[in-house]
Amino acid sequence: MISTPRGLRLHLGFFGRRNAGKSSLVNALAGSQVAIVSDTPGTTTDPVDKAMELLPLGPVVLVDTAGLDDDGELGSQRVAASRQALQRCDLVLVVCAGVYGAAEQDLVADCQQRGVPVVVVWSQLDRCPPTPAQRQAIAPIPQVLTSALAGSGLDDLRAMIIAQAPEQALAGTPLVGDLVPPGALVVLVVPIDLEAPKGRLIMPQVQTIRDLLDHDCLCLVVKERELASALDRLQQAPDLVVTDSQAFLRVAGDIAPETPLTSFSILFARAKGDLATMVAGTRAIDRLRPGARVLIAESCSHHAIGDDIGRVKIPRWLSQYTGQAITFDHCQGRDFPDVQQLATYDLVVQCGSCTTNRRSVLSRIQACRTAGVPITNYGLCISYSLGIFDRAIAPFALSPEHRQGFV
Ligand SMILES: Nc1nc2c(ncn2[C@@H]2O[C@H](COP(=O)(O)OP(=O)(O)OP(=O)(O)O)[C@@H](O)[C@H]2O)c(=O)[nH]1
Ligand SMILES: [Mg+2]
Repeated sequence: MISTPRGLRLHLGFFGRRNAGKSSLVNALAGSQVAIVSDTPGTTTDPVDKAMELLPLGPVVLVDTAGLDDDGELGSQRVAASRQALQRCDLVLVVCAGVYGAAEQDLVADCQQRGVPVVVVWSQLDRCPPTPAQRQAIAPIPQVLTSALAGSGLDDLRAMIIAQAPEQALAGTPLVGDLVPPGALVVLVVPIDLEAPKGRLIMPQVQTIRDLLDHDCLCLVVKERELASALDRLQQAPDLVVTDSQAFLRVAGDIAPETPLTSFSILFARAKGDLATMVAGTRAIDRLRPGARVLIAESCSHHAIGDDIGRVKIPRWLSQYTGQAITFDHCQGRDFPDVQQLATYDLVVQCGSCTTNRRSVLSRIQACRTAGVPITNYGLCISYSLGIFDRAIAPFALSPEHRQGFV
């Protein structure tokens, strides 16, 4: 897989005093020994950049730095290098092992002046937790409690990173235009059914058309009934077909087996959420047992009518595929269970989220990770239930591990 250029990655800087536990936190988030850890103060000398996928956020660079309180001739050079590393950080994590003093205050003031968001990470909680007074004293600053040694608080840290990351860093990937070369022909299959709003197309369709135009692509929009006749008139097969998930089977039958196919809501799983995590979550469908509880989460509050996709079709297809008696719950709009309630579910199926921003979807994904519940989305769930999942995710540059659902 081609990796994301560093310039497009969110840079997370770990700053603090010597021995605060910066490198230990970097290692814990990276899941590997990226940086040397020791009880000798001043172990990290030069800033260390580690590019990685921090799911569900996506590609990031973790920037580990030398202690801010380093002294002596060499020490002050290290502090200068850390200060210089600060310039490339989109979000600064101020790591404090029970101490928050002038060094931290200076750093936070510097960041605030430049508009860089800051999170105070109280580290080594098992050894030196902050007092309530210490926490109160810096109250407006977002804080998390962690112990790299015990592995605790890391989910809270991920959630905090998502909550505080600058909007621009969460912009995500293009919807569709990067999946095909400029000039490509993309066919969009758009059923006009009872749920279609009068006189217009729905948001995912409009956004996909716009993104294709932005990427200099050709775009042919048809209803599923006219698809075969439209293809007959083309001189060559389309480079990609994007369908409404509900028409997956019919469309798959009408196009050549080698024509790449996906759905609007799978495009949105990537652009608005995190495709790798949701692909892994989809594979949990095979682990649903009798009595399993599935939560269907719809981010907009459209009025359900007829064969509503979330209320009727997904429950029907999932039940048919698994052959299990499943209990379905629904939530709409901004409503979403807390982590404790989430943990009572076996699967969450999130809508394409065309009406919400990426941050809110990432927060939901993170909450599911914390609760240990797999999360998928409408298009992924439907394609899996209908037996065309592998085909539907083939157009995306997922690594073989992510394709198989190992996240
Ligand atoms: N008990 C406990 N010890 C920790 C924890 N995190 C780190 N340590 C220990 O604290 C010491 C310093 O950890 P590092 O991660 O090297 O700290 P650092 O901030 O990178 O230090 P410098 O590179 O010297 O600036 C090591 O002995 C770690 O094993 C923790 O959560 N709990
Ligand atoms: Mg270090």
